[in-house]
Amino acid sequence: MTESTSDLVEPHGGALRELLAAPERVEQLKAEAVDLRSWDLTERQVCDTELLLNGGFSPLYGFLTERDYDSVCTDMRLADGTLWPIPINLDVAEAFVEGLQAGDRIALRHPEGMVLAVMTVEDIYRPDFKREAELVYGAADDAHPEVFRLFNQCNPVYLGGRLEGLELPPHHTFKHLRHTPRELREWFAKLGWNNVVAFQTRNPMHRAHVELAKRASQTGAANLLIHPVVGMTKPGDVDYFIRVRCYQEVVKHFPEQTTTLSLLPLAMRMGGPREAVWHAIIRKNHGCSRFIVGRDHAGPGKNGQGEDFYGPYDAQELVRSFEAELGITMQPFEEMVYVEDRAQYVPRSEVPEGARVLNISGTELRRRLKEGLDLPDWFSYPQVIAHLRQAFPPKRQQGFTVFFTGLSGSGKSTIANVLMAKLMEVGTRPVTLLDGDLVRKHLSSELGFSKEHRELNIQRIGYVASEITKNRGIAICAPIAPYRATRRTVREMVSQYGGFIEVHVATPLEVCEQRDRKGLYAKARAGLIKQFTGIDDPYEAPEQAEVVVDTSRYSADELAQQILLQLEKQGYIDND
Ligand code: PPS
Repeated sequence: MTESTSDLVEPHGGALRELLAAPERVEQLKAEAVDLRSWDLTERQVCDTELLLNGGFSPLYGFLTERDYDSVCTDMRLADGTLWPIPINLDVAEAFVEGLQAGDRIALRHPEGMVLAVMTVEDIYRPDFKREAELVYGAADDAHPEVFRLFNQCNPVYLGGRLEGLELPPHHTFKHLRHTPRELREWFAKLGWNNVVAFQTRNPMHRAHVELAKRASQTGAANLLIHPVVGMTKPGDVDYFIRVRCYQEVVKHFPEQTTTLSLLPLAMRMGGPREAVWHAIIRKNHGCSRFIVGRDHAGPGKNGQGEDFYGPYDAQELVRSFEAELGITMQPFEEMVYVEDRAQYVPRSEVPEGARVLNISGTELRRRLKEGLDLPDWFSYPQVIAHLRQAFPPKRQQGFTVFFTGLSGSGKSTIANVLMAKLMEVGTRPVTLLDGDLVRKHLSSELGFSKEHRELNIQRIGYVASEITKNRGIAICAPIAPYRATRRTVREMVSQYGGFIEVHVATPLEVCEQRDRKGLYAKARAGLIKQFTGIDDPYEAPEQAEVVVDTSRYSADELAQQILLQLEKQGYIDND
């Protein structure tokens, strides 16, 4: 065994299980890794590996074996009874496990190429994602971002086993704000902070959060650790580069002697109550004695029926029920709201009767940022707003993607070409057309039309479109894109950087087949082409496309105008 379960039982941390090997052993592992089967870690697996190696996930000693996984899913405990609410799994492709056996060792590689850890495979198993979704997240409903990931992006095989760490993942941003659990414990000890309350966040902080955190530290007579997640958060969240600049401004409003800021490279699951328990364990590992749990902690938003997945205070209840066992005190907190006549923030339940309460929701904040509207001083700090304004320029300056989807021969390319010409006439941004046929020639020439290949093709288009959008250009995509889930993935990729306008070219199959410009429908009917969309392969029509057009009733010019008007209505084309 090479991991060190250190004796560093700090005032509040409990034993820290760090999995980084000693320097001599690292040299041996490096030599061994050269000949090992090697797995390229995904972004999320890098986050999990970092917290396994640095002790943030103590007492885990690696990715969960099937016995531990089952027990975590059903009972929120490892097989030995230790409280652990969220499964931590290494998901890999079927091809990777061919010939792999329990007892084999594999190298886990960072995307930059270095080996982060060597894993001794103890278990190779195929999970039931539906069961995991129901047990851990409460529903097999893919409106939940983690359930969506399980159903659509997760690799089918889980590997369980012990890790020996070679090095932690490199970080090139905000190095001075990153600390391992050991570093934080030592830092707290040096400062004499023996009672520290942690504040978890994945959003920019405004005055309400500052008031909440200040009250929490005062109530608990504790020092404050602002501990934002900078690994992976909910799709669509403000990216962490911008958030960290905002936190750096906000931290200036706390006394330097009692408050600090540190970034946590966690991949969140948006698991509500279970996630709150997990966050508490992670904060305890980072040397904290208290943990703030507010309203709707790590909430995933609405389910498929438009209702919240979890009740607003479910997370507080679950953490409270485990408080003694967790060894960290929960500091429950209500939502803070601004009472106008008092010019003060107070918890919602303490608002005097009849008092006027002001509040700006996250959605309203984004609307005001996107439209360049005023944001009052009572809500946030001018420096924070300035950073956010940089990140959310008005829509007329943002990039966007127009994503056409529809059957072969539906008229996607024709309208896309007209639209491209019109947008070039507008002339405010560079325009790139990613037509289905063009992409298949230049980016996806080796791909066929199986489900797997089509998904890969669309993901490539999505990646290029998201880069164009990020750099404030216009991408026009025109593939068939027959699968709903893949289109949703592309929407998420692009929306974090700018607009995403899905256009369903809903020309009926009969009309497409009658036209049969390329003669492909005839061939498909004759069985000469297999897996042809609409004939012997499905087309899942969009349910929420921004624009639906039918080329059997209008000309391409008329339809391109409809799309332009929609872009204008949404604010992307505007001469002001
Ligand atoms: S997908 O599903 O989005 O990856 O398809 P896409 O990249 O848009 O490619 C569609 C074009 O490829 C031709 N073609 C087929 N289409 C559908 N199914 C099968 N089996 C197939 N084989 C070849 C067809 O010409 C499509 O072009 P468009 O422009 O859509 O007619």
